[in-house]
Amino acid sequence: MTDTVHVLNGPNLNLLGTREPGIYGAATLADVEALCRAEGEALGFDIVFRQTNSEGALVDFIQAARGARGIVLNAAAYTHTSVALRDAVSAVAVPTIEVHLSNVFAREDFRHHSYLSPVVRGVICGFGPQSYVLGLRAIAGLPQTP
Ligand code: CA2
Repeated sequence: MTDTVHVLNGPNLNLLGTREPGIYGAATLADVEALCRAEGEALGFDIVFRQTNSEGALVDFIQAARGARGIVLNAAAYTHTSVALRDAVSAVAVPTIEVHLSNVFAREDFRHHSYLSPVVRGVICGFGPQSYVLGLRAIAGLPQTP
Protein backbone atom coordinates (compact mmCIF):
# COMPACT_ATOMS: atom_id res chain seq x y z
CA MET A 1 0.00 0.00 0.00
CA THR A 2 1.27 3.51 -0.83
CA ASP A 3 1.30 6.16 1.85
CA THR A 4 -0.18 9.51 0.97
CA VAL A 5 1.59 12.77 1.75
CA HIS A 6 -0.21 16.07 1.24
CA VAL A 7 1.90 18.99 0.01
CA LEU A 8 -0.13 22.11 0.74
CA ASN A 9 0.59 25.62 -0.46
CA GLY A 10 -0.85 28.94 0.64
CA PRO A 11 -1.49 32.35 -0.85
CA ASN A 12 0.40 33.78 -3.81
CA LEU A 13 2.57 30.70 -4.28
CA ASN A 14 0.75 30.27 -7.61
CA LEU A 15 2.83 33.30 -8.70
CA LEU A 16 6.15 31.52 -8.17
CA GLY A 17 8.56 31.95 -11.05
CA THR A 18 6.67 34.92 -12.44
CA ARG A 19 7.71 37.65 -9.94
CA GLU A 20 10.31 38.34 -7.25
CA PRO A 21 12.84 35.78 -8.59
CA GLY A 22 15.48 37.40 -6.36
CA ILE A 23 13.66 36.10 -3.27
CA TYR A 24 11.83 33.02 -4.48
CA GLY A 25 13.89 31.88 -7.48
CA ALA A 26 12.87 31.02 -11.02
CA ALA A 27 11.04 27.76 -10.41
CA THR A 28 7.28 27.77 -10.91
CA LEU A 29 4.82 26.01 -8.61
CA ALA A 30 4.44 23.39 -11.37
CA ASP A 31 8.22 22.82 -11.14
CA VAL A 32 7.93 22.41 -7.35
CA GLU A 33 5.08 19.95 -7.88
CA ALA A 34 7.16 17.92 -10.37
CA LEU A 35 10.04 17.83 -7.88
CA CYS A 36 7.71 16.64 -5.10
CA ARG A 37 6.18 13.95 -7.33
CA ALA A 38 9.65 12.67 -8.33
CA GLU A 39 10.80 12.58 -4.70
CA GLY A 40 7.47 11.07 -3.64
CA GLU A 41 7.96 8.24 -6.13
CA ALA A 42 11.48 7.61 -4.84
CA LEU A 43 10.19 7.47 -1.25
CA GLY A 44 7.09 5.42 -2.06
CA PHE A 45 4.62 8.23 -1.37
CA ASP A 46 1.48 9.15 -3.24
CA ILE A 47 1.57 12.94 -3.44
CA VAL A 48 -1.51 15.15 -3.16
CA PHE A 49 -0.30 18.60 -4.22
CA ARG A 50 -2.61 21.60 -3.69
CA GLN A 51 -2.51 25.40 -3.59
CA THR A 52 -5.06 27.97 -2.51
CA ASN A 53 -5.15 31.69 -1.84
CA SER A 54 -7.90 31.25 0.75
CA GLU A 55 -7.31 30.64 4.47
CA GLY A 56 -10.52 28.63 4.89
CA ALA A 57 -9.69 26.40 1.93
CA LEU A 58 -6.27 25.72 3.45
CA VAL A 59 -8.01 24.69 6.69
CA ASP A 60 -10.17 22.33 4.58
CA PHE A 61 -7.07 20.90 2.85
CA ILE A 62 -5.42 20.23 6.22
CA GLN A 63 -8.56 18.53 7.52
CA ALA A 64 -8.73 16.43 4.33
CA ALA A 65 -5.24 15.12 5.12
CA ARG A 66 -6.47 13.33 8.27
CA GLY A 67 -5.09 9.77 8.22
CA ALA A 68 -2.28 10.61 5.77
CA ARG A 69 1.37 9.72 6.40
CA GLY A 70 2.30 13.39 6.54
CA ILE A 71 1.79 16.97 5.47
CA VAL A 72 4.41 19.28 3.94
CA LEU A 73 2.96 22.73 4.55
CA ASN A 74 4.01 26.05 3.08
CA ALA A 75 1.26 28.26 4.47
CA ALA A 76 3.02 31.33 3.01
CA ALA A 77 1.84 34.58 4.68
CA TYR A 78 -0.79 32.73 6.78
CA THR A 79 2.17 31.19 8.65
CA HIS A 80 2.60 34.53 10.38
CA THR A 81 -1.08 35.33 10.98
CA SER A 82 -3.33 32.30 11.28
CA VAL A 83 -4.58 30.76 14.52
CA ALA A 84 -7.13 28.84 12.40
CA LEU A 85 -4.36 27.00 10.53
CA ARG A 86 -2.53 26.26 13.76
CA ASP A 87 -5.71 24.78 15.26
CA ALA A 88 -6.25 22.68 12.10
CA VAL A 89 -2.70 21.29 12.21
CA SER A 90 -3.13 20.41 15.89
CA ALA A 91 -6.53 18.85 15.29
CA VAL A 92 -5.58 16.43 12.49
CA ALA A 93 -2.61 14.96 14.39
CA VAL A 94 -0.75 14.17 11.13
CA PRO A 95 3.04 14.70 11.23
CA THR A 96 3.47 18.09 9.57
CA ILE A 97 6.65 19.69 8.31
CA GLU A 98 6.49 23.48 7.91
CA VAL A 99 8.52 24.53 4.88
CA HIS A 100 9.51 27.84 3.34
CA LEU A 101 11.40 28.58 0.16
CA SER A 102 13.16 31.60 1.62
CA ASN A 103 15.10 31.91 4.87
CA VAL A 104 12.38 33.72 6.78
CA PHE A 105 14.85 34.57 9.58
CA ALA A 106 17.00 36.58 7.18
CA ARG A 107 13.97 38.69 6.22
CA GLU A 108 11.61 41.18 7.91
CA ASP A 109 10.91 40.75 11.65
CA PHE A 110 7.24 39.91 11.06
CA ARG A 111 8.34 36.75 9.20
CA HIS A 112 10.32 35.52 12.21
CA HIS A 113 7.18 34.51 14.07
CA SER A 114 5.18 31.47 13.00
CA TYR A 115 1.88 30.41 14.57
CA LEU A 116 2.54 26.95 13.13
CA SER A 117 6.07 26.14 14.33
CA PRO A 118 5.03 25.15 17.90
CA VAL A 119 2.56 22.53 16.61
CA VAL A 120 4.48 21.01 13.66
CA ARG A 121 7.05 18.20 13.77
CA GLY A 122 9.78 20.41 12.32
CA VAL A 123 10.60 23.43 10.20
CA ILE A 124 12.75 23.70 7.05
CA CYS A 125 13.43 27.03 5.37
CA GLY A 126 15.84 28.72 3.02
CA PHE A 127 16.57 26.00 0.47
CA GLY A 128 14.20 27.05 -2.31
CA PRO A 129 12.25 24.13 -3.82
CA GLN A 130 14.67 21.75 -2.05
CA SER A 131 12.92 22.72 1.21
CA TYR A 132 9.96 20.64 -0.01
CA VAL A 133 12.19 17.66 -0.90
CA LEU A 134 13.79 17.83 2.55
CA GLY A 135 10.30 18.00 4.07
CA LEU A 136 9.29 14.79 2.27
CA ARG A 137 12.50 13.06 3.38
CA ALA A 138 11.86 14.18 6.96
CA ILE A 139 8.43 12.51 6.85
CA ALA A 140 9.98 9.34 5.40
CA GLY A 141 12.42 9.23 8.33
CA LEU A 142 9.81 9.55 11.05
CA PRO A 143 8.72 6.47 12.97
CA GLN A 144 5.35 5.32 11.69
CA THR A 145 2.49 5.20 14.17
CA PRO A 146 -0.06 2.42 13.64
O1 CA2 B 1 9.56 31.61 1.78
C1 CA2 B 1 8.42 31.13 1.73
O2 CA2 B 1 8.16 30.04 1.24
C2 CA2 B 1 7.25 31.95 2.29
O3 CA2 B 1 6.32 31.04 2.90
C3 CA2 B 1 6.63 32.64 1.09
C4 CA2 B 1 5.50 33.60 1.47
C5 CA2 B 1 5.95 34.56 2.58
O4 CA2 B 1 4.85 35.36 3.00
C6 CA2 B 1 6.53 33.83 3.78
O5 CA2 B 1 6.97 34.78 4.71
C7 CA2 B 1 7.69 32.95 3.35
C8 CA2 B 1 5.08 34.42 0.26
C9 CA2 B 1 4.64 33.60 -0.93
C10 CA2 B 1 4.40 34.53 -2.07
O6 CA2 B 1 5.06 34.01 -3.21
C11 CA2 B 1 5.28 34.88 -4.24
C12 CA2 B 1 5.91 34.33 -5.34
C13 CA2 B 1 6.18 35.10 -6.41
C14 CA2 B 1 5.81 36.42 -6.42
C15 CA2 B 1 5.19 36.98 -5.33
C16 CA2 B 1 4.90 36.20 -4.24
